[in-house]
Formats: sequence, C-alpha cells, structure tokens
Amino acid sequence: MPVRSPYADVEIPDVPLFDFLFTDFGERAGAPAFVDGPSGAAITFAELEGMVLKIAAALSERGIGAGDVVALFAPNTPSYAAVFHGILRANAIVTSVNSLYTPGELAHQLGDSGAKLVFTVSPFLDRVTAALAEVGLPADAVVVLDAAEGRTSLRDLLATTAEPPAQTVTAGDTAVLPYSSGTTGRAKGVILTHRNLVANLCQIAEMGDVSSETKILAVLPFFHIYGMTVMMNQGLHRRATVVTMPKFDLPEFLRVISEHRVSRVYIAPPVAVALAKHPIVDQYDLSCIDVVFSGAAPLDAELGQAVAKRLNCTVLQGYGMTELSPVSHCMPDDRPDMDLNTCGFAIPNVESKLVDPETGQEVGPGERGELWVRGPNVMSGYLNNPEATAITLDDEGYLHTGDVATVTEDGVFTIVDRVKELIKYKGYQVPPAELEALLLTHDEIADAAVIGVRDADGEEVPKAFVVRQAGANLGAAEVMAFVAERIAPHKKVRVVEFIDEIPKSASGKILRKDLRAREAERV
Ligand code: 4UW
Repeated sequence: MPVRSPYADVEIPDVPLFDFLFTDFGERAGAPAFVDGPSGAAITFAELEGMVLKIAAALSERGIGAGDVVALFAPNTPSYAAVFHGILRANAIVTSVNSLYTPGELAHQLGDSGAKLVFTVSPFLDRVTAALAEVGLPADAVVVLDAAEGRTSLRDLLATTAEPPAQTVTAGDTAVLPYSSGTTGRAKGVILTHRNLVANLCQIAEMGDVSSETKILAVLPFFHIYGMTVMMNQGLHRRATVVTMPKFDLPEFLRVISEHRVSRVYIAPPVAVALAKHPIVDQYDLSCIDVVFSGAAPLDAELGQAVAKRLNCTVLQGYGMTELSPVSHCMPDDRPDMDLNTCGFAIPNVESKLVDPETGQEVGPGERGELWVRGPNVMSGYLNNPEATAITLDDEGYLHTGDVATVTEDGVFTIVDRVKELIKYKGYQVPPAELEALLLTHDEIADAAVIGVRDADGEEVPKAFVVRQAGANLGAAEVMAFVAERIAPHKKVRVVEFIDEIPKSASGKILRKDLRAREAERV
C-alpha cells in the first residue's frame, strides 16, 4: 500500500506562478522582499512587482513570448528574482544555468533547451560569448544584470514605456527547465510547469513556519531547484524577506546572518560541518537563527545535533529532487525532536512507495526499497527525451527517484542509499555519464567509468576508473587536470585508479555495482 502523507491534502490554485505570488501584498508592499547580503541594498515587494512587469514588457517588445526559452546564468542577487519572474510574466520559460558552468556546458544547455536569450552578469560575459558562438546564437542575445560597455542591460529593459503583454500562459504550461541528470545519463531539461511550482509552494507552506517575520538566507543558488523554490519563491509566497548571497564564503556568510538578523538558514551538509566545527563561528552573534534546514545530500544526525547545540536553534532535514519541484519529504518545524537521520514525512498531496528494485515488489515498514513519489509536484517529463521520461515516470504517475529509503510505521522516511548513477559533491550533481564521455575523448584513455566514493572526511567525491590505451603512460594527475580544464569545478574527478578493464554487462552497460563492491572491499 502506498504511504499517503499524514497531512491533509491542500488545494492547489489553478493559476500561473505570477498570479499566485504577485497578488495583494497588503501591508508588505513596502517591506523588503529581497536584500543583497553584501551591500544591504533592498527591493520591496511593490518595487519587485514593478520590475517584473517592466522586464516582461521589454522582453515582449523584443519578440520573446509564449514557448520561448530564456536562460538565466547569474549568481544570487535581488535582480535574479526580478528577471526570473519577468521572463515568466512574458509568458516565456526560464532555463536556469549553473553559474560555475564552462562555455561548453553552458552551450550544451543553451542548445538543448533552445534558449533564445541569456541574462547574465558582466564577469560571466567571456563564457557567455564563447557559448553563444558555439551554439550559433547571435553575440548580442545577451542582457547583463549589471552594466557592460555596448551591452543591453537590465536598466535598459526597465526603462521601457511599453505595457506588459497579456498573460496567456496557464497552470499546465512549462515554467522552468532546470537541468538534472536524474537517474541516468547526462543533464536533461526537467519540465516543471507553473502548476508544479505553485503546488510545491502550497505543499511546503503546511510544513514550515515561514511568515512575514522570517528572514531567509539564500546562499544556495537560485539556479538550483532548492534555491529557486524553497528560498526565492517560498520567501515571496510567505511574504518573508530573502537575504541573497552570490557565493559561499564562511566569514561573509556569518557576517550577513548576524548583521541582517537572519532567522532561517537553508544549507547543504558541508555548511553544517563548518557551523558545527569552525572556531570563527563563535565570533558572530548568531542568536537570530531559529532554524537551520539541510537538504540536497544526507545529513549526519550527530553533525546536525552539534549545529543545533552550538547555535541553540532547531535543525531540520528535507529531501528533494529537481524532478519533484523539489520537495517531497521534510521535517515540519513543530517537530524539532525528530531523528535527524530522517527526512521526515511525505508533504501534503504526496504518496510514496518503497519498491524492491530486484523484484519490483513494494516493501513494508523497516525494509529498504527504491523511493517512488506521486503528487502534483512531480515533473511532466524530460525535455526532448521520451526514453529518459519513460524510465523515470511510470504509467501510474510515480516518479522513480533512484534513492533507496526506509519508512517507519508512523510514515517517517530515511534515505539510506542510491541506486542511480548520480554522484553528489557538496550537494551538487555530478553525472558520471558526462565525465565518462569526456574521459573517452582523451587520446590515451581506452575506457573509463566514474562512481562516487567517500573521501577521508566522509564527503562523496567522483572517482574515475581508467583503462589506458596500449603503450600509454598517462598518470592520475594528468587525468584530473584534463577533466578539470573542461568542466565546472564541482564535477572534477578527485580520485583516479588505473585498471585493466571496466566491468560491463553483456549489453555493454558499466557494472557500477561491481566497481562499488571493489571499492567497499578496499575500505
Ligand atoms: N538526503 C539524502 C537528503 C537529500 C538527498 C537530496 O540536485 P537534485 O535534483 O535536487 C536536490 C534537492 C534538494 C532539496 C530540495 C528541497 C528541500 O527542501 C531540501 O531539503 C531541505 C532539499 O538536491 O538532487 C536530488 C538528489 O539529491 C539527493 C538524492 O539522491 C536526490 O535524488 N538528496 N536531499 N536529505 N539525499
């Protein structure tokens, strides 16, 4: 029997995201919606709405409208939110791009998503220019959020006198295309509709105590679904104030929390290590923090407890996946007593099943099974990839997450393993298939396979097993350097082992479980 959420279903309004978020700010109209952490510059809810409408009008003047994809390749700032919602309000679709991407990775996403225009910041222009050339887009298909000589800027768009276009998108239309490798292969566009995003906001509103009193820290990137929904859009929905940071830097992170009196901090587990252990944490007044919320990779319960004790706050854990918009399970704010190894309960409107990957049979409480999720937050599929969609979404509407979990009789879920290829480095996706394809382009590499292994700190890192070409004397450092030059830093290969042959099935599929078993034996 599928496990239903213990929470009552919530109603999901059948409206586009703009209508859901930008209605009746009431007393909050003049309050800060987004604050730039480093500078303290704030924009109010009313100002944000004004910007969104101007951006929509200017995009419409430039011929961007229904069905068009616009890329957003920028760090977290208040204007990220304005541009994001401006694109949606122009009836177009946002593809959010990892701001660490190399020109090649950016070109892949631009080409695959069919993006027509890129919003970026001036320090990223070199990479954007190279990517536009690679994908055959005009060099002027760029708007900078700051300013750059000879470039259209956000300020130019905001100067338009045109009216915003009529809103023609409906709840069932695609809103965003973040990229995820899912359970297998390279990064793919995840089709999330306006309904998916609205649903997830309604669902999580039942779990967390986020209100106009809350100050959310958004250091995790808005391009990733966790930042997009849980920080940027949840902040708007609950009329909270979101304090943005363009990148993580521990002293600056602590300063921003302390000075802006941040009450709710969303993190991935590596930040918990710093919060629990780093001596500099004691130099800041962090008494403002009520809740630290961890997700994107497994949190160690002891580590979580150490953070709770040191900061005298509640620590909670949630589970999500890009394909789930992203939250499906989390701990509610009112249960600070829950076991921090768990990911809490299924959120409202979510049904979960745990299925034995070998037999396809559903398993009961206490047993391990692949987590399948059904609900209004489940993606409609992968862009231009019916095969990948078919292996991830079944006929009954369940999304097969590739994560292995257990559930208690009370409906508390714990993620215990992963059956998919995906590696997570500090919460960021590293698709092994992409690294393997890249390694095979090296003249001296005959074959390669990549899996996740644990380093000395218990952090998951990508490890490459490499078969050298006959006569080649390639070393590990050269392999790592070759990869590092061509991909974003979080995808670097961090361990290399040379072997004679990659274990493969009769059909030629890499037998990752054999490599994992080999690794486990060594440990
Ligand atoms: N424990 C173990 C976890 C956990 C986990 C994720 O890059 P994606 O597609 O997406 C994310 C989303 C994370 C997220 C979103 C909203 C939220 O509230 C929350 O908790 C605060 C987290 O990372 O990667 C999805 C994959 O990341 C792993 C798991 O393998 C999943 O399929 N993952 N959260 N708590 N593993």
